[in-house]
Amino acid sequence: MESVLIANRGEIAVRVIRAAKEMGLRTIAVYSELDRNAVHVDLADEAWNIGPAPAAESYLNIQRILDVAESAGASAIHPGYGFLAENAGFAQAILDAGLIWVGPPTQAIATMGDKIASRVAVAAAGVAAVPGTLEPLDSVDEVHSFADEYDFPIAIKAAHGGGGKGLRVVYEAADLASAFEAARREADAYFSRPEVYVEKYLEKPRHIEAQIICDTHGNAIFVGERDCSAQRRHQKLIEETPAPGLEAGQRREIGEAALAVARATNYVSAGTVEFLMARTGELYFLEMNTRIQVEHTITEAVTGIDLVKEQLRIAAGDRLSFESAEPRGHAIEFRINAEDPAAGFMPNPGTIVEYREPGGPGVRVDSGVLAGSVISQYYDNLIAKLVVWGRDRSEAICRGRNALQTFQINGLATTIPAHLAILDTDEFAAGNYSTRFVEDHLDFSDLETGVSPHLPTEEEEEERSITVEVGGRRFVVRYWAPVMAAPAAGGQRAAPRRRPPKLERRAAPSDASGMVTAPMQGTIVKIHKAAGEHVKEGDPLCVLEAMKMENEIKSNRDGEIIDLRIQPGDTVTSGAVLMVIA
Ligand code: MV4
Repeated sequence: MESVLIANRGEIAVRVIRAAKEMGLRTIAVYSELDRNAVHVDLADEAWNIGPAPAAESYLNIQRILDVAESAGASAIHPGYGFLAENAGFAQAILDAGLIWVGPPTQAIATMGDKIASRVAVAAAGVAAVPGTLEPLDSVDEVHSFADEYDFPIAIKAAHGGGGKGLRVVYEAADLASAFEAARREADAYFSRPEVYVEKYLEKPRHIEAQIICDTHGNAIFVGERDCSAQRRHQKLIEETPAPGLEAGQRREIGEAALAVARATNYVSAGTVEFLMARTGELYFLEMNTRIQVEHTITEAVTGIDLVKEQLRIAAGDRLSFESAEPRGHAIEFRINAEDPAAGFMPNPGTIVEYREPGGPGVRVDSGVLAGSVISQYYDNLIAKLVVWGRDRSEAICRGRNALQTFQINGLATTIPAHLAILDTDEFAAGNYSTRFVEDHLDFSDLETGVSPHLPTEEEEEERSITVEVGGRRFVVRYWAPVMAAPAAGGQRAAPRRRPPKLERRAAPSDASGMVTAPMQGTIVKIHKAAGEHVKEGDPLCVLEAMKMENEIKSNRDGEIIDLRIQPGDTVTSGAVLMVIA
């Protein structure tokens, strides 16, 4: 293997390029027109344009990527995560082109991408999955009979889904029919596959995942587990390892089950087996991810193993470079996203005006940005991953808090204030939190995210600071003053930090005139209603996709849609009128 093309962008592209360089491989980056000046482009030995900004025309453009691989003479392709990382067709096309695929066998990708097939496969391996059906549901009657046997609550899920899309939790029989239809509709909308299945819904479980890695010489190793329960609407926020409070027996059970799944699927490369742990301690297989994950970093921090280099070694036909993984210390990852926690984690695209990463013992930052980078609505809104390691959990938490407080990102709102708020809760400090913890117990609406993504208007103030010395001691004094005159011609002025206003809660999409407006720039992916239809307050009207997140636009009034101004596929600007409700 002489070279590798990284079919991705952002922090994971930087991550893979670094690993490949350490192995002496020639690195080939690809970029969309929007990423022309991105960090990963500069870092690679060479870089190729693969098309316009929309992912469908660039990072998801299989033929274009293969053409570049041929033109660049790439030996191998690493997909990163997201985009085409779990696309069996992409993997097969790479193999058919005579290139090396840095990932699992296509059969394993296909099996684990079908949640029902994955449950059948793990059952055959003797691993307990969450109690549920092993066939797609043909009718709501089958859901009724499942509920009769397992009682409520139950979860209806998309067979070809993941990440919570198409998931409907049902607590009583009266809601079964509508939930079944909604799950099928959503599965069809997101995955073009309407098949759904049903499971017993575990209340407030912990989300524990097992890292495994397998080479082509029969070596398969459990590298440790990660607790990913600190998430919001299926978006992971904080991950940690080891899982707090997990007993040795439970850890052994997780490792053995994960390796059994690996063997049953003839797995090769890095993979993650996800489990739900009930409050009573039972472990159930949930799903398997056939890719390197965002949070692989914390496993690397406690084991010292470079999982991406291992993936490249395996793809080149070499054996794993280690025979066992004994974790040492404790590691935590904080996902720094361009989202505004005070506005419901609304995506917050914009330009990073100032950027300074924390550092010091046990602090790692994986990012793909610099000051001046644009976080756009076309891709996910991950800015950076802050990874801290400590000899024990309390040292890791202390390091995390200090690193978050010194992580300077100006120009757009980020999840940093939310992470600090989570760290300060008793539940997190005690290491005793479930997947419902963030959503059920935390209200971020009063957080001061305080950064203006735009230059303040004249009548507003701007933050300034002055460094003074009093009695021999240095102080940095922050103060707010009326916005200065425009900078000298050609001068640059960083977007000053405006005094953080008490954030007004974002108005519901409709204003007094009944106009339903777009809360942010994005693309209309689904319209639930037609002109002339009557809606009630809270009815979903349409889905606006921005930065790879779907935002359900709901009505805040009863009325009739008298003017529908959008159609699926429309790109709308923030504030655009989508429809009018009389
Ligand atoms: C579950 C579950 C409880 N019981 N399934 C599915 C998608 C994945 N991201 C999380 N999923 C879950 N599936 C059963 N039978 C709990 C989760 C879950 C979760 C569900 C709703 C909201 C947040 C969650 C966070 C982690 C896990």
